[in-house]
Amino acid sequence: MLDGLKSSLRAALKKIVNSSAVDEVLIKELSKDIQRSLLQSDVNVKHVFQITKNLEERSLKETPPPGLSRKDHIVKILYDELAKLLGTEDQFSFQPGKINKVLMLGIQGSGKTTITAKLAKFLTKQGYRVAVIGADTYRPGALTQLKTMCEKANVEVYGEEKNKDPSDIVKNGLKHLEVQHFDVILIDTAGRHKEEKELLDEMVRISKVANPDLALLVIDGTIGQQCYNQAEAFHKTVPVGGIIITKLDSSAKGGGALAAAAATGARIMYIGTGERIDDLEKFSPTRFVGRLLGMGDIQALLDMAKRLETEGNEERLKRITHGKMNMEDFYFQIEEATKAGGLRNILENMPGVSGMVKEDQLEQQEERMEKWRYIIQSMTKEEKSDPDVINASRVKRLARGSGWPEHEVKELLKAYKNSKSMMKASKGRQLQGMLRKMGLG
Ligand SMILES: Nc1nc2c(ncn2[C@@H]2O[C@H](COP(=O)(O)OP(=O)(O)OP(=O)(O)O)[C@@H](O)[C@H]2O)c(=O)[nH]1
Ligand SMILES: [Mg+2]
Repeated sequence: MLDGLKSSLRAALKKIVNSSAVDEVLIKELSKDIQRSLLQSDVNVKHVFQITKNLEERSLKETPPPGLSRKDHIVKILYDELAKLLGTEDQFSFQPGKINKVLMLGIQGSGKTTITAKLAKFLTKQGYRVAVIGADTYRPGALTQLKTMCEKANVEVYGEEKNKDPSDIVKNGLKHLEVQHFDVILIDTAGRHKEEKELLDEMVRISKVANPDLALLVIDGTIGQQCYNQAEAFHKTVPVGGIIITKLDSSAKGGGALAAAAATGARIMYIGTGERIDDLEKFSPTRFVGRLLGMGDIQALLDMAKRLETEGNEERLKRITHGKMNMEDFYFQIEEATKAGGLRNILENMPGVSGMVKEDQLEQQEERMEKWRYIIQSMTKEEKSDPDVINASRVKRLARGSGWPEHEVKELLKAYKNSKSMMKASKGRQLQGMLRKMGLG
């Protein structure tokens, strides 16, 4: 995803990394490079200049925090500034005990119907009772498309094939579904209209009938700067509460995502990364920028390093970085990393564990962490502080005690050993090294 932006940003960073000293000339040059790559990726000019201005000022003025080199610090500033533009992470805040009505907005082909089905499945998995209303009376076969996708999620779809009045369908649908105590009702709307104005008028009418708790704007991530005007037009019609960017799996430039967020003041909440129903990801600004810069979630790691320092964990940190970590340290490390956000990134970057995980195995990995938690809890104090004592019969006992098969216990021990020996091999440069490897490798 976002290949052009990625490679040009990385090329710019490489220059910094390969330079012998950081001075004003170099920072200015970096700033120019960044400007060029952002502009080429359709990021709004105003934002581009804001970002690079802050980058220049902060790089020249700020002293790097202890433990960070000047170069690392500049990378971090760039990262900060890009992430800031995208805002913070946002969650749906559905109210319990009532039906939360969500109106899907977006022009033709932006991916509304697909996203509606994806969200229906996603929210169902989170434990919400979800239903969908199909209110697109323009696209031929729209209702069938919606029903086919939602069937995969076992979600009920209300629709009227013959009715040509979308707000009437919404009214009837809400009435029909109301008695079943759903938590969330998603309303898929039309995108196909001869004129934009007609489409917007229709959204106003539907909005009056539905009185939505949230309007989600669905934007095609491949369309670039046009996003800004589109998003603005919708937002003036029905206030947009959240944005979903679709098709970020293709050659999308991504700058449009930034534009849509800027036009509405709403946050990007989810991204669509493919045509299948499971191709939905929670949007994380830090991860998004991390991906762009190709350095994983640097913020998460910086946070982790800071927490390790400030929470009186010097001893632990010392053990970890000296290759003397015990089982509790190992688990602590993974858990901290998870807390810091971006398990995916951490796992990708953690010695011994990386390589075990492919993107699509993330969920399995999270489940595995749960198992590990139980297994570690079944260990004696001695076993935790010196896992080497865990022989075959202890493995059996741990399996019984935790309720997981023996191979799971062995898997945990293997991951622990790998991580420990790799920490040792790096002679304590690991935490620092991790940052460096990601940012600058
Ligand atoms: N590659 C890719 N294709 C997508 C994604 N989301 C949707 N599509 C495809 O884009 C096309 C349009 O998606 P729809 O969900 O039908 O779009 P829509 O906004 O409902 O379109 P209208 O109902 O005509 O307004 C379909 O062929 C989808 O399969 C995505 O994240 N990645
Ligand atoms: Mg549709």
